[in-house]
Amino acid sequence: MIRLLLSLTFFASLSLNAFASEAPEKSSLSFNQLLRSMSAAYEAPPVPNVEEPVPAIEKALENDPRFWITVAAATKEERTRLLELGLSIEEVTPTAVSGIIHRDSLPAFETKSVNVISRMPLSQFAVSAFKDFPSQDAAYHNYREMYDRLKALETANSDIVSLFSIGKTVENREIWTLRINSSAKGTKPSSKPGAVFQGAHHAREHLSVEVPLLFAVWLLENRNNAEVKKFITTLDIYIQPMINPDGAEYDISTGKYKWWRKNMSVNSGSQGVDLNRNYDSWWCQAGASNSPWADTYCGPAAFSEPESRAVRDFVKARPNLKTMISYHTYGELILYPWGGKYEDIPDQNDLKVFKNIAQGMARLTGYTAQKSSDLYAATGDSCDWAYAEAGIFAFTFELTPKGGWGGGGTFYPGAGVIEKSVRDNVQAALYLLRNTGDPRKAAAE
Ligand code: 0X9
Ligand code: ZN
Repeated sequence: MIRLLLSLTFFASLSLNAFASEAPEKSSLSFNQLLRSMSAAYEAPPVPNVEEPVPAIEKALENDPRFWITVAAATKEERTRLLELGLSIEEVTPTAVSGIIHRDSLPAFETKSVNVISRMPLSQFAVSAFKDFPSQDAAYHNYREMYDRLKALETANSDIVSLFSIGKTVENREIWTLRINSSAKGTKPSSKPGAVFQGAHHAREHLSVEVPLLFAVWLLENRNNAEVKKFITTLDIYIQPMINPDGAEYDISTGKYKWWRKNMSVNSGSQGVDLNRNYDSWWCQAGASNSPWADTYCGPAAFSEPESRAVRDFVKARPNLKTMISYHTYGELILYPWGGKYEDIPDQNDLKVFKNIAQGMARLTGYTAQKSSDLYAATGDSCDWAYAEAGIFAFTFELTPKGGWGGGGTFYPGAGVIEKSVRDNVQAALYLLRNTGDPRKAAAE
């Protein structure tokens, strides 16, 4: 994350303190303590899901004449000029800066033809910056909390863990990847068989972040267990809990869920591309929409989106990858290709591998294993692409709840489902790792 704090303003110090007070304590909990604390939060009396004002901040910045703006700036000279025009620069990315500007300085911006990407009153920005999951779901990790936890895992296990970004999102967030490998760090290639666990292609599917993230916590806490030790020394394991952090943050940005699915690309008149329709697997044919406003919008072209491109480039750079799970919600299903057409994959041996591994993971979770397109055909999905392009045995998990008529299924099942989902899915993920060394052996089962 490129976040340079170039001046200490009231707001910047306030926001950093807010992060600092929470992160270290939460990040040092053990797997069991963490899961218990997450359930305990759920057992607290439920708070109605209403927009919660942040009165102190609102009051402090009431009638404040300043704005939070994001401005295009790609060089240090451009950034210097913006300071001279009265902007206090708080955040820097390769192409833009964000910061605070007094409204009386804004006319000068217009005359000097500065490219303003977005602007809002500081009071509005401050309130949205402090919004988070509704309080009854505070146990779920937002982007910052996910990063803090991944960072803590790296710090505590620096001999075998590295944390790196596979690329930036539309809104310039990093797509974080935790790697576990006893002999290769960072992006250094490995010839060990690789496994990838991905969450949150879809913004509102927040449980799909918790499952891979807490699997990482579990694995590292149990790193001295004989089987885990074997995985760490013989495999190349990647955990990417939030493929779509822009969407996930947007979904909780008002303190009330927005039921958002897509990324945050700006279309003409609407926003977002469905990242699980944007891969180059019969792109935008069945089960995807050409309409930019649709939830299943496939984008203007295959791999038009920085998030799916980041996954593509990550996969293509690593021919050692053998297995993958992309977590979604909901339905309690374990899906294997094809998803884009109704036919079976042509290789009968691989089909057996998919079926047997899916069945093994289904036994451990109580989920149902089936061909993806038996649910519905949808082209452009990540798992079809990973198998077709790279021969990876890639599974889509639809986590809890089960849903169905009267089943009360939603994307927001509450923090109470985290513990069982995580525990069951730790077992399924271990099953996948057992099959990662040589997945095709599973054909014989
Ligand atoms: O539609 C999707 O992308 C996935 N379901 S979700 O409710 N999480 O959106 C399912 C993807 C499974 N793949 C195919 N059926 N192609
Ligand atoms: Zn999904």
